[in-house]
Amino acid sequence: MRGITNTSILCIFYLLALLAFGRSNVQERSSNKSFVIDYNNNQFLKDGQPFRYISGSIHYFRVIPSDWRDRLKKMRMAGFNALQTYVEWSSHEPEPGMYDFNDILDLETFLKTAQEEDLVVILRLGPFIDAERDMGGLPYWLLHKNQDMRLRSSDPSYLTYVDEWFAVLLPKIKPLLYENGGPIIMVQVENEYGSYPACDFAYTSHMRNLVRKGLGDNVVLFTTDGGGVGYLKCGKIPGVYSTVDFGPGDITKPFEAMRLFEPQGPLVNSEYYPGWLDHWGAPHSTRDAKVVAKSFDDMLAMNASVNMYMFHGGTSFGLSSGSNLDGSFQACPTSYDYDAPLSEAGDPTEKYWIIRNITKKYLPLPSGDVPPASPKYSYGRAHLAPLGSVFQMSPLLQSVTQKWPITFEQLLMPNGLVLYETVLPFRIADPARMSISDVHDRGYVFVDSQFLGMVSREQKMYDLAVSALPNHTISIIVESQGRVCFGSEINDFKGLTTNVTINGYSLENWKMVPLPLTNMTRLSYALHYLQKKLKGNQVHPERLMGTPKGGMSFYKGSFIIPSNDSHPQDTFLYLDGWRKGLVWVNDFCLGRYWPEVGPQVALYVPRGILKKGSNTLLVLEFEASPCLIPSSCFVTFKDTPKIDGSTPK
Ligand code: 6DJ
Repeated sequence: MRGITNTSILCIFYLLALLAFGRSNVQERSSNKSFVIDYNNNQFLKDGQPFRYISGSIHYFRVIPSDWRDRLKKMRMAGFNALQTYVEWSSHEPEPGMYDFNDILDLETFLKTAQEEDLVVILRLGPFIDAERDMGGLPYWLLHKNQDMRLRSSDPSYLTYVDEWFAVLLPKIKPLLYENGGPIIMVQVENEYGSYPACDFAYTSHMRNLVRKGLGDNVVLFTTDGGGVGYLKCGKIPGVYSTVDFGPGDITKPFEAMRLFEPQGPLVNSEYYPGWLDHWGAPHSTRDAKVVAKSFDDMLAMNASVNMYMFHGGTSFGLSSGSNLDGSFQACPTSYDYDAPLSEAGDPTEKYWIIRNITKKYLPLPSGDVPPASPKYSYGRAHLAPLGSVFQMSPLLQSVTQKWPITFEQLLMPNGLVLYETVLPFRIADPARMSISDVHDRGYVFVDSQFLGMVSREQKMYDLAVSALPNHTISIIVESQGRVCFGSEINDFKGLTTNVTINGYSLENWKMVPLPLTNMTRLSYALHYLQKKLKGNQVHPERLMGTPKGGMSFYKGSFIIPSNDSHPQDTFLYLDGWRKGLVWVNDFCLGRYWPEVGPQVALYVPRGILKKGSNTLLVLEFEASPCLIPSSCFVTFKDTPKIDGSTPK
């Protein structure tokens, strides 16, 4: 590329490093299946033939397995020839040494399905992935093992767990490499490491060596970093191919930056953004399809290989979404629509067709028709009834007592809510200032079961005026809104992370009760015993002991899906009149809802979690339900999405 002048020192450095790794200009392979970088001709070679990929990101953990093939097929039918996905450590190892590769985590089946759909695979192993996931895909329990762990560094206490995880993961990946008859042509090491201040080359070399040891010498390894020297300089790993990521706009500068680190070889944009992520309380992000198509076309015209991040964003089901900390704390919603070519529900959008028209200029479109959008259905209202409150459930759960409050991580609590409780031991001024500084992330405060108010990390509001007497019980229910997924503060402990003070005096002797919201088996038990305790009596919302309008309470209901062949269908769940909480359909946690704050108003309900006949609903409402009037105690299933609602001032 032209316009690069003062690059000689960097180039010499990296050429030396590359030579040290003994790479010839074309890495020849003896097996008949090969995928290599042809440095002389700035291209990839697949089985000895020039190859360029047009790839799209789809994360298996954001799409239910019964929809995998449909989404992959639709991507293939847009002319794309490759799939890119992350592997998410935190989902596969939810507790130390406990591994899960089933259902939505059946990575092997996902990759094989991609292969069946004629897509090669670009696999991003992590261990860190960002991706707007809780803690950027790192398991929360690392912070239990060592509170001072330096994540994403050569800290031995971190590397021990990374090594153990990769010892489980890599043997599953190896048979799926292209050279072994599988679909994987390239493997990414770490993720945007150059954006992380640690800049620890001992760590990135360790990761390279670990992957090489587990996957062999032939597979093409690569890194992805922002398209600027400032990112690439800490992201570059000798012997690993550097690529860049950037959205529509200037494509010259980022590729020039890449060329400083890879003077020869194919140009690669590993994350080309057709849209962008959302945050609760901020308008839904969109990007004009024509603008997206323009830079896409320009890059392809340069023979670059491009991955579209995301081709289909899907959904951050359950409590899996992360947060950003960019000046202020901003949590990500449940939808990961990303304004991508396929909508959250997997439907081709206008952008899909515009992108497909560009792709077909460079790669042949497969024959046949693009699968149509799935039908959607308005199942209408589902009525709910109160089940009991968090306060009624808490005596049935295990608790921990300590002098000072401890975090979710110390409690080995992955996510959700923890009830912190103490008794006021002294007289206080009336009113007095209660400070819950560094609450992570949102605290609901009660004095002797009376709701006092909220503290919020998002709004930087940490103080409350409290009027209370000795022996009154102070209860604080703390919600994790998702751990930080990017930047230097990913060691984002949840709960009460510092002492709670009243007029400067620290409150001691805390009882902490984690609520089992991430484990359906444990939650079902707790709900079963709660119902038994309440003897099946219909609970009136006013007596739920949560916030005044029936907040901090569980509600259950059911709805019927017709038995004929055209059902179940995809649908969208609207919680008008509800405020903030979590919702499960047939014991599957759809995710967080917060319609008044938006921009996401409705939750996508994939047909794969529904069944003909009776389906169950469970809602945990934190703030206020519409159920004081029983006839208003319902949610509604409609046939249209709404992720672009208005947001507060
Ligand atoms: O690799 C990252 C993706 O997982 C790159 N990226 C995407 C995804 O998180 S935000 C959206 C982001 N990087 C942070 C850059 C902030 C300007």
